[in-house]
Order: sequence, then C-alpha cells, then structure tokens
Amino acid sequence: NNFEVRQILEELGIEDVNNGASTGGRWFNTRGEKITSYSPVDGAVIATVDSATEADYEALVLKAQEAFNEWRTWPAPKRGEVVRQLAEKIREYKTALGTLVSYEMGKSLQEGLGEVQEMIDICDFAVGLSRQLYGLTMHSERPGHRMYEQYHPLGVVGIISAFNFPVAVWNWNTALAWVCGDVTIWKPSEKTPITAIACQQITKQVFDANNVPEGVSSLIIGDASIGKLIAEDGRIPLVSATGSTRMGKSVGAAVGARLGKSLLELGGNNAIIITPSADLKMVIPGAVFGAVGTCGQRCTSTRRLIIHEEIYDKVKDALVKAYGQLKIGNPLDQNNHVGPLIDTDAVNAYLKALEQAKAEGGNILVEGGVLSGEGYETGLYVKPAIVEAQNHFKIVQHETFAPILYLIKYKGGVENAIALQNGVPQGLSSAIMTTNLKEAEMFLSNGGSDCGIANVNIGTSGAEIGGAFGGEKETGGGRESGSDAWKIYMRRQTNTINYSDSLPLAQGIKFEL
Ligand code: UN1
Repeated sequence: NNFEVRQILEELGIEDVNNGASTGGRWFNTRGEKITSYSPVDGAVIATVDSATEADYEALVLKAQEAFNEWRTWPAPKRGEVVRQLAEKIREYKTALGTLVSYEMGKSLQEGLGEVQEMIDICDFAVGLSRQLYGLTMHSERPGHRMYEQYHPLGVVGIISAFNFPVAVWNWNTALAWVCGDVTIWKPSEKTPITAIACQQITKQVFDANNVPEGVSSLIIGDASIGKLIAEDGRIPLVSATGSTRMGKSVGAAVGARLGKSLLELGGNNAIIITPSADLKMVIPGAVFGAVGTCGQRCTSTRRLIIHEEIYDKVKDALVKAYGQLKIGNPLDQNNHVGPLIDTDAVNAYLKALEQAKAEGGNILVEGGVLSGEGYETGLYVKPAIVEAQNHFKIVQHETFAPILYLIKYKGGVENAIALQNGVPQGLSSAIMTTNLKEAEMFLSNGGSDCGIANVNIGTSGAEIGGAFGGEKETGGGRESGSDAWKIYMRRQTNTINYSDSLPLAQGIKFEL
C-alpha cells in the first residue's frame, strides 16, 4: 500500500533496530527466532525482530536488579520529574506513535491517538503521585511510642501486555512503577513488537538526558516462553499481566506458586443494561462504539445488550440502522469506523463464534462475514454482527475478541437485568442506560453490578486513567491506573518507634527479667 511506514519509523527513531531486547542503555544482539510484524491494515511487513533468548533474559534481569539498587534511592519527586519529561516527549510523538499503533494493531487512527493520550494522562497522574505516596500514621497504645506506615520501592516489575493496547497498558504500569521506585521489564505481545520498540526508544531519549540508570526500563521481545520465565522468576516480586483469562490463569498460578504478587487484567464480557426510561440518543452511539470500537478487541468492548422488552424492538431497529451506516476499511482513513482484526486466528474465532451462536439457537440480526475485494486484501476485515441470543448460551458466556454483539431481552424490574449482567464468569466493565434514579442506584448498590467498572449513561469502554481499572471474577481482580492502584507497586512497612525510657509490651503483657 501507499502508507509511508518507513517515514514514521524514522521519525520515531527505530530505523535499524531489529534486536529484541534492551535495557534502555543498549540493545542486545539477540539471536532468537525471528518475529515479523505484519500490518493487519494492508499485510505489509513493518519490520522483523530477532527475539530474545533465555540468556538475554538473564542478562536483562541482572541489569534490572543493579538499576533498582540505585533508582530506589532517587527521591520520588525526582523520579516523577523524569516521568513528567516523558509525558512531554510523548506529546511530541503523539501523531507518529498513534499512527504506528493504528497501523501495527489495526485500530482506528482516532483510537490510536486516544491510546497515546492515555499514556500522557497516566504520566501526568504519576507526576503528582510522586509527591503523594502517602502512608498513615497511627496512635500507639503504648506511652512514648509512635506508629506509622511507609511505602518502599518493591523491585523489578514484570509487565506482560496484549496486542490490543500495545502502548498504553505498558505505560499504565511503568509510569506508576517508576515513580514508586521500581524498575520494569516489559514483554509486549509478539503481534505488536514495533510499537513496543518505539516506546523504548522514546523513553531512552528522556532517560539518557536524565542519567537514569541503565535497566530501569527494559524491553524483551519473545513468545510465551519469555512470559513463563518472568512468571516463575523469584527475583520479580510483581508480575502485571494483561490478556486472556487462559493466559492469566497460567501466569497467576506460576506467580502464586512462588508467592509473588500478580496484577491480572483479563477478559471481560461487558454488558449495557437498557431500561425503559433510557435516552436512546445516548444508547445507540454508546452501544455501537462499545461494540465495534477497536473492532471489538478491547477488554472493555460491549459484548451484550440487556434490553427491557418494552423498548426492545425500538432499540433493535435503531441499532440495525446504525450498523448499516458503519464504514469498514483502512483505519488510517478517518472516514472509516472499523478497521481489521489483528490476524487470521482472530478472524477464525469470530467466524466460529457466529456459527456457534447460530447452532445454539441465536438469531442473526446483522449478518457477519469476511470482506473481500479492494482494500480488504488482508482478509482481516469483518462485518460487525448482531445476534439475538440468550445469556446462558455457551458462546455468550465466553469472551470472543471480535465485533459480535448479543441482544438479550429482559422482563420486569431492573434486578432481573442485573442478574443477567452478573450471570457470566467475567467481571470487568458494565453499564446501565437509564434516567430512573432508583434503577441507577440499584445497579451501583451492593446488590448491583459485580464488575470492577460500573457506569451510568456511558458505555462500557473508554475508561479514564483517574479511576482504578480492572475487574472481578475471571477478569483477575487486579487494579491499574488511577486511585490507589499504585500501592501494589510498593512494599508496605509498619514502623513503631519507642522514644520513652521503658519497654512496655503491647497488649499489656508483663515480662519481667
Ligand atoms: C484494554 O482493553 O485492555 O476503557 C484496556 C478502555 C480503555 C482501556 C482498555 N481506556 O476501553
């Protein structure tokens, strides 16, 4: 195609880099299997990277540990200053990096730019946080004693990220980890190595200018075997992993077996409840963006609409009409709403899910299918589909990373809709569209949505970085990003100090010598 990817790569400073491991200070001459990154947009080769080997990994971890010993002594606000400069640098590269995200991953340019904006937002958040790593003080029960708690840097943090947010998720973790005094080793998805290299290069510029020790930001490109090394490595106290529930179960088990900490951000099966009082002019764009944005490949993508029977037909007709207006094609062309799926496996999973939905009794409302012809040569462009289904269908209970939206009808009160919404194994994001206060409050109450994210009159995707991001049940329980998500990146210590001349024991215990 005509897209000038060379120019973008050059602009991002990744002209010649084809090595798969870096400590920030230098790139290793890696000799592992070659990983070629093909653009799902036009099938062109973006670049080929030699993946890292176990020996590269070992060298990286040693460097990271060394870097940690120095980095943890930097005052947190000084670390914050480095992150502030990184945010500035990312602002400069926003268009180039957002374009590369769109080209390597396939999401629309708007969403590529939005993803880079999330990087900037989390960096800005982390700068303020660097002066707010607060612990509590307590009153001791013992006279002449003082108690408080403090948070110390934790160590080397392993980050395993997915293809769908190839840059933001890394920064959600690193911006917090770095101000907390940790060092990071990142294994990006093998499907998006080039955006990862771009992030590493941008970071390197800022880190070099600030004499940040080599090894504070490391990158390692490889397959699941590298992820396994990270998960099993006792030198890595925290592993943050984003991806499928299957991946999370194996990472979580490996980290758990050595009693490490894990932060898991796994699958979602996100629903919007639409009640009779909902404002349709918000429902339709909210639901459609949620279902087809990033071609249905966000963990927060809208997969189910739970619609009251009274307004079911009205919503259904409006949705079908809106789907008729969707433009599918090159995501760099801003006239298009929907880009390609990431690869052939994703297309096959999409087709299989549609088959299975039909086999289980689903009614196809908006037909799916793979597009062919001019502009669709990669075979990765698919039609967003709508299926009328039942919540208990096996396929509805399962997260398919594709633009398939299931419509489910409910009767009676909102509690019935909430039961359906909660009636899946995943628990990431949820939403209710209503203008009825009681319904909204019920949805948010202790008996309401069981998800980590519950929105009112907003769709399920598009979370802001200020709030803690993550979910319950098979979503893995981790929280990243805003609020007090930083605490998992630090170790907590309780300190009791005696400034009296005697040694009274807690609980009034007498012990005389
Ligand atoms: C993800 O899909 O992995 O809420 C993260 C959203 C984005 C982040 C999604 N801010 O859709």
